[in-house]
Amino acid sequence: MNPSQLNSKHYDAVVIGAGFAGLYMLHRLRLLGLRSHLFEAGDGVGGTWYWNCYPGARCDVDSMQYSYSWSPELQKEWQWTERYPAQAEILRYINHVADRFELRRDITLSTRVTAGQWQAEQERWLVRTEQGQEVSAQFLITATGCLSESRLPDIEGLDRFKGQVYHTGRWPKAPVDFSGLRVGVMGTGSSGIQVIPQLAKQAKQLYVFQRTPNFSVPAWNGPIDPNHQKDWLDNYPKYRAMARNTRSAIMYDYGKQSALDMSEQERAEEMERRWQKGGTNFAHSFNDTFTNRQSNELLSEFVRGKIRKMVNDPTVAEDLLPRDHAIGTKRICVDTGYYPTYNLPHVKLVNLRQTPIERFDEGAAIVNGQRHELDAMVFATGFDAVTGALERLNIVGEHGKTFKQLWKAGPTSYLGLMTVGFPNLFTITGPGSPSILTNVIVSIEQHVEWIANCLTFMQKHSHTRIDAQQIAQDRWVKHVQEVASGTLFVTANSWYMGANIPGKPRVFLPYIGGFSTYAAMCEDVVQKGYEGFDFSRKSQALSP
Ligand code: NA7
Repeated sequence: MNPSQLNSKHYDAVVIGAGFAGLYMLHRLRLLGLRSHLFEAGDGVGGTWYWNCYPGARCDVDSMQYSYSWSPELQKEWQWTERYPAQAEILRYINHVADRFELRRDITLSTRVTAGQWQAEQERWLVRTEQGQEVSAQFLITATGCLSESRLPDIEGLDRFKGQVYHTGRWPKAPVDFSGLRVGVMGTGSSGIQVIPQLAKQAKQLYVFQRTPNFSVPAWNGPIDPNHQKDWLDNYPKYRAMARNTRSAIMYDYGKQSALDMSEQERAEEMERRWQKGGTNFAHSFNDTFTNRQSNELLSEFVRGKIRKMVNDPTVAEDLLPRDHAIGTKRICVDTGYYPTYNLPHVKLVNLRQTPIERFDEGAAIVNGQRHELDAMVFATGFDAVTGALERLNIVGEHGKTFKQLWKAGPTSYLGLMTVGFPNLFTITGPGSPSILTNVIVSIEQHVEWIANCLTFMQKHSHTRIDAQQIAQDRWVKHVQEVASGTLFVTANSWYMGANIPGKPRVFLPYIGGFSTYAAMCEDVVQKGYEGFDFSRKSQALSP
């Protein structure tokens, strides 16, 4: 996995990030005959699945759906082993893709892009890396991910703490042994809920510092059903097309009725049936889970009932009941043995709802005056989602401003694909696109294909520059917020709303209008001659 050497200082396109988005983009750029290069901060490909290698890390989308659809051969030859793919298996898959399509020769690993500058005269992006390399590119494409900018909370004394400190989103590559240690873990989102049962297997004592309880549904993970795998392998094109035609870009069993239109018994049976199936699909039990508070509350209360049954100590069970948000408005979690972990004698839930961790000292976390002695602390405290990684890139647009400077009141983008003032810069799964509300690989593919088709159009018409129009962007930003405001999502303090980052503006970050609707809108824009975009031509056209 040696980083490839830069073979030029000038490219047609530079891609940032070697996750699912960046790798496919690089592949498509090559097919267009463009001289392209990809920079990746990690020392391997895989993006999210490279960094999040903590014990228990697993995708919550069905294996057969969580893969690329753009190569029939790749699709046929890869065999998954479990219902939900573990991080290591996804990383093997993505490495296989990098090898199979010989992508590595155009990828420089261990190289973080730290700055970008639009050069108006040349109409090119100047890109700088941490190591001081500089390259220029006509097109700059960010594939930096929605959940890649991990964050540690700002707690007094953490820098003095002498124990080991980890973040789930930056887990070390070498295995960590927690045997015999007193371990603290903060964060009970998807990552926390996955890592906690694993830490409990090793640690001598485990303290879970919980601020907000979450709703979690069993994964019922296990070896993949061979008949299910065969059915998908035989019918991939049909199933992929069906998934693309849905709201979440996932073949879910979407509830067709409101909870309120069912009898109590029908409702109970339906929820139980879905619970026994497990997975995120549970959130779609009713067709109005996300829009009707009463309906949502019925589903929420069903899960609370399950938690009460799984946790022996009623006080601990009570502390684990989510009450501050409607189910699904924070990403629903999927677990293996999470709640019963609290029945183990060496696992203690520390409720931070009233009192946060006051401070750390050399050997303990102090809550409400009480010391919790620790040898290691694991933070599963999430990410500066959707905008964090883009803002960190420090890219200066035509107007002399960075995304961070521009987005003080919330991100601005047209279709989540481009931002005014950043010509020839595309953001794969950018803010205001469905991205992480969907099977993100499908959203990635849709963006990559849209961008590739746009570049083909530009080649054909000898356009050298593309810009989003201000009026189109303004309309889109408004539309994104309007659609979100019709749902319960805006009522939760979630990372979708930027609420997990102190000082981050409260706006809904992805587009919740549904994948199929969004994809149709993007296509419509193309049909109308790239409505909302401006093209122009400089003296020298894009190389063929
Ligand atoms: P999440 O879902 O953002 O969860 C982060 C957790 O960390 C959540 O429980 C937070 O509580 C908690 N947290 C964050 N800061 C603090 C402080 N200062 N004190 C106490 N607790 C804190 O991140 P994940 O990595 O679990 O999952 C991210 C996504 O990855 C997930 O949604 C899937 O899509 C995959 P809070 O709720 O803010 O009170």
